Amino acid sequence: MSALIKEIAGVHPCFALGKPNNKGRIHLPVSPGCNIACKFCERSINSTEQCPGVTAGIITPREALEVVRKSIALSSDLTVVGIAGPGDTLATPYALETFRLVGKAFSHLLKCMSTNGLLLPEKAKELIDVGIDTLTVTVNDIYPETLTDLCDRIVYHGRVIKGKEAAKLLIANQIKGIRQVARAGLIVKVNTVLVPEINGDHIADIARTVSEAGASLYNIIPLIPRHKLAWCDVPSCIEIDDARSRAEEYISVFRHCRHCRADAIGILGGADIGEQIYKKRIAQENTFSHG
Ligand code: CLF
Ligand code: SF4
Repeated sequence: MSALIKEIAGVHPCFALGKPNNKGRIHLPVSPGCNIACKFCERSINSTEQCPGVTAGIITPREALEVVRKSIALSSDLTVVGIAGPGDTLATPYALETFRLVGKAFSHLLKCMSTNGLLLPEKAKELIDVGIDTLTVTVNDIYPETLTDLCDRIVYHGRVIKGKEAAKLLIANQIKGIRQVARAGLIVKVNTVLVPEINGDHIADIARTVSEAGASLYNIIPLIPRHKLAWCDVPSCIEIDDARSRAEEYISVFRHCRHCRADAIGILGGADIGEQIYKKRIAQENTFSHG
């Protein structure tokens, strides 16, 4: 393990190995749209659910600056500013624009971004230039035959692509993108949504492939059965443990994931101070679904 990864593990809550490090993250929900359609994903604007893709509202890059300022005034344990949706961070320009602003004003915070990776190869340079420190790419399968059961379609350069063609392109771009940014020195984590009925037997292969491409850390997120995968079971503790053990043969595994909302703020597992910061947005009535 490199010295840099060890250092990051001590200060970034989602890169902690072994025990949690009790550091916190500020999520800025600036990315509304998505360019793929995961079958389990139902993005929503509400203030109650605890899961990715959910936020009480969307903010602008300029509003994000104020959110960071208020957050660090409330908690000194926040070390990371992250953008994880509620859509994909590369599908719209707002995430990178926000990081440009936040990076200048709060240079002591690590910049962390999460993406589905479809546009990673073409955005890699921009991302490196903006100074992203840690990147998470969600890779749910490396086999197109089964990825089609997890992802309905992609929208790539204005074209809607479905089926195996879409799955092949998504996987190829994810792996190529991981390779590019890892080579440039970014620390890469890969998330996989574990759906035992679909990708349960592929975890070791995914872990090996992304590790070879340059990822340093792997995180298994158990499925929240909803939308078109409402028929699936919630993965059991044994299934999750077993998947983590298989992955660990190839890559270090993160074990403290909290299924964060896109507007969560605070220490993992602690109080979500995002409720105080974003409260004026909670009154907004709005819903939006994945596109
Ligand atoms: Fe946010 Fe994700 Fe960065 Fe962490 S969350 S963008 S890496 S700062 Fe962390 Fe939350 Fe799990 Fe994500 S606990 S859902 S892994
Ligand atoms: Fe939802 Fe998938 Fe898009 Fe993430 S990448 S916002 S899970 S459709």
